[in-house]
Amino acid sequence: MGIFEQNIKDKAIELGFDLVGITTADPINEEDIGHLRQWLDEGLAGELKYMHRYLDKRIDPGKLLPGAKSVICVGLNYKPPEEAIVQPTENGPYGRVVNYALYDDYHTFIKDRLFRLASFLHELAGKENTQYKACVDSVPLAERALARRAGLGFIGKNHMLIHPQLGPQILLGELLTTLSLEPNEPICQDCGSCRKCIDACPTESLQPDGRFDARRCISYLTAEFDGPVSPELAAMIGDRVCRCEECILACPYTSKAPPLCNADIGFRGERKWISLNEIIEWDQAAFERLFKGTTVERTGLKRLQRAARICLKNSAR
Ligand code: B12
Repeated sequence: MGIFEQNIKDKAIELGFDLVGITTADPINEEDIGHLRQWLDEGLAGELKYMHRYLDKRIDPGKLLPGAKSVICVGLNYKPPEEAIVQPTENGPYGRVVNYALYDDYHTFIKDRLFRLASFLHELAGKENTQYKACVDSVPLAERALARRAGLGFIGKNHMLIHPQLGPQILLGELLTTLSLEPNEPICQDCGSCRKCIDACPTESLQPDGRFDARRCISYLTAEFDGPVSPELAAMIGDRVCRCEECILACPYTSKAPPLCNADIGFRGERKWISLNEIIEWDQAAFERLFKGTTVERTGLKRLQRAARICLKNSAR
């Protein structure tokens, strides 16, 4: 790895990322493209209409930023310190919120730091020689496939990018650049015969043949889907009022992983367990008192209250 690339990586770590790797801006490989197309053609994306748009860009970073030569992939550990989670005290029933939603919105946090990394590239390589595009989640880009190619980890049977030490609780971001940088090698690791995530998925969204049926995923049902939820799936939601992470919590790499050490990203442990009756009574102001500036604000109060009514019904079973 050249000095230039090492300086960029050191800067990314200094900015607060836990993982950084470099790959080319070439399209993702044929297997991944085939898998993505099959997933879309089989309707497994459900109502995620945005996943069908800009497919040419999603599979080819060079179309997202014309002239791009390299992609700097970064990862942020979001495993919360157990002791920082506020356990419910009074009598419930309570709804459970997923770990990554306990922080301030990672889109803003990661993007801010990618912009600062881009300024550093400008200093190193001269403004006139570098164009870039900072990307986090809601961009037509195959983040996991690129992160794997950049050596950040392997793709698990839960479809998560898993780092051997930091586990699957990793949020991803990318800086596309017109600079030509020396790429990293992917790591060769996999899940072997383990299938704990598949067995833990409450709705069989994770299928043994490797397919991911997003239409059955509780994260989709509670945070991205506005249609009617079947009584069968509603019962399986349990107390998961804001998304689900059973496929992550069941992963052996999760228990081994250290909690995050980045103190800059806002975290509130009292966001974990929320009284379902309170959520249903909430107005926008009450909702924002706890979730303003988080990914839950993107989900919105209406969807959270719908999920709370489903969870309340489940608690009475
Ligand atoms: C759509 C989407 C969702 C959908 C669908 C999820 C899914 N698995 O497809 C829903 C709403 C359900 C969802 C849920 C979650 N999401 Co989401 N989501 C995305 C988004 C926008 C696109 C993902 C995508 O392309 N899906 C389509 C499938 C086909 O692609 P894929 O799973 O990424 O797999 C690719 C490769 O890994 C490979 N591949 C995977 N499996 C296989 C199998 C074979 C045989 C082959 C050949 C290839 C292959 O090919 C695919 C093509 O690129 C990305 C952001 C982005 N722009 O990439 C975030 C992202 C994947 N989500 C993320 C997170 C954190 C989550 C949740 C944990 C949040 C939560 N707790 O609710 C859950 C986890 C669910 C899960 N187990 O995947 C992170 C994942 C980080 C990581 N460590 O992997 C991302 C990268 C956002 C980010 N910037 O951090 N999400």
